[in-house]
Amino acid sequence: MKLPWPRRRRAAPGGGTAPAPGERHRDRARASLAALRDDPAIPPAVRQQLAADFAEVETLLGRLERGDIHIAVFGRVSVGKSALLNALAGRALFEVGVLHGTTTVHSLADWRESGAGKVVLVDTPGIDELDGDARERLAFEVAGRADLLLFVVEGDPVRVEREALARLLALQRPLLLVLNKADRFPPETRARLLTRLRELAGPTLPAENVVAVAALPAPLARIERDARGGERRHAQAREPEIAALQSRLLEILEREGRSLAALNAGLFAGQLVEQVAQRVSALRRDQAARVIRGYCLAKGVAVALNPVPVADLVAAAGLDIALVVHLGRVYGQPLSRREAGRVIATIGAQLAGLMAGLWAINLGASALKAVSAGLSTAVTAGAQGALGWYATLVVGRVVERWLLQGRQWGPDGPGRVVREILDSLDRGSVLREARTEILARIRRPARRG
Ligand SMILES: Nc1nc2c(ncn2[C@@H]2O[C@H](COP(=O)(O)OP(=O)(O)OP(=O)(O)O)[C@@H](O)[C@H]2O)c(=O)[nH]1
Ligand SMILES: [Mg+2]
Repeated sequence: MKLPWPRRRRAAPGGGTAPAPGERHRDRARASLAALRDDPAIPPAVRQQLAADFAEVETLLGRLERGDIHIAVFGRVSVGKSALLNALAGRALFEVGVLHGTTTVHSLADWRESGAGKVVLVDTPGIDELDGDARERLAFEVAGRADLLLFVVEGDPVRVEREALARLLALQRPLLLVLNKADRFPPETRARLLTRLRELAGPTLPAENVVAVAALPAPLARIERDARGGERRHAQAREPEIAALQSRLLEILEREGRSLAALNAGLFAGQLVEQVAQRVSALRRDQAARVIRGYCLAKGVAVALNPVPVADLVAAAGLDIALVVHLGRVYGQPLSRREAGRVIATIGAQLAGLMAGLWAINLGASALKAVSAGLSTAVTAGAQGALGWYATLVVGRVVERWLLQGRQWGPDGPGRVVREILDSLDRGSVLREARTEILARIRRPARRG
């Protein structure tokens, strides 16, 4: 049966042609994909991590331009997925086999072409393959990018099928639930199974989207008698019974036309935007953690080595301001030194009570450092430097939170943020780690001095 490709274009009341809903969808999807592709704010590292997805953006843009529609098939092994696609296409495009796991990679084949684009059929491996984690992932990746899904079962669905169906329905793509091998059931069993499938799919799936077919009915066994009265058995192949699926598919394609591809490209773009945002923030958090650690070490060592108390504090404040400026760059929010100084002053005021004790020790120890010498200096200096490290860590984390909140302290003000950061840190272990790191750096210079 040759299926016509649906075409439509609406005449606007004023005489000109208004864009059909499909075209509006397509324009929107194209715009969001192009924006993703060209966004200069996406760091190269994230582009690299998501290289496959960005390649997919290009593919989807091409598909949208041509108006191509991808129909992908899913289901357990051997339910007849490949056979169903062959029946739709009217030719043997995909391998069909009695062995479980005939189809092992997803593959595409053009079904038909027209001026409006082409329909591409996508075959996938069974969702329940042994060793099948990767294959299952593959199936769902393919599903995420297809325009229309055919979920094939061969009877009352088992648990993996019910779970997979729920996941696919959640993708919000147009879906048809297909009961294959219907030739094996008498009419009343067929009807009962269809009712059961409609119940399982729930109200989000229209009843007409649940259909029964026989993609490759078992051949009929025929007995022929020859002229001499002898019996000869032979198998007579039967035509596929897929009319119900074909007509529903046509209805959907006709009604939605090219908007199907646009709608789904739009959904894909949305998912990718979310993924990019997550990767960017993970990358920034990593970078910020490295930057903060670098400053902690610099401050710790500076405080430990510098014998002049006032210079300790000056060096410390200078480093803190540099840290804030640096973190601003990491989070894509450049700050001047003056602004950074104001942030440090705000945090300093909040920390004052707590840090007063720490700085008192700091000053005392600085004075001590000037008069003592040798390894004992290193030990005192290590403890003192560790406090510098700890203070810088607190400042770094507080500034990070402030930047992530869009340079706002939030409704409860900076005091709350500082308290939360202090509570989140295990001071004992931070100080121990800091001391070890600082002593490792200053032991040699200390011995030389
Ligand atoms: N009776 C009957 N058997 C069918 C029908 N469709 C497919 N089969 C048989 O089911 C078996 C599996 O068919 P495939 O199309 O290879 O199934 P698949 O889902 O692609 O299987 P995998 O690629 O292994 O996951 C084959 O032996 C087919 O002959 C049908 O409508 N009726
Ligand atoms: Mg197959």
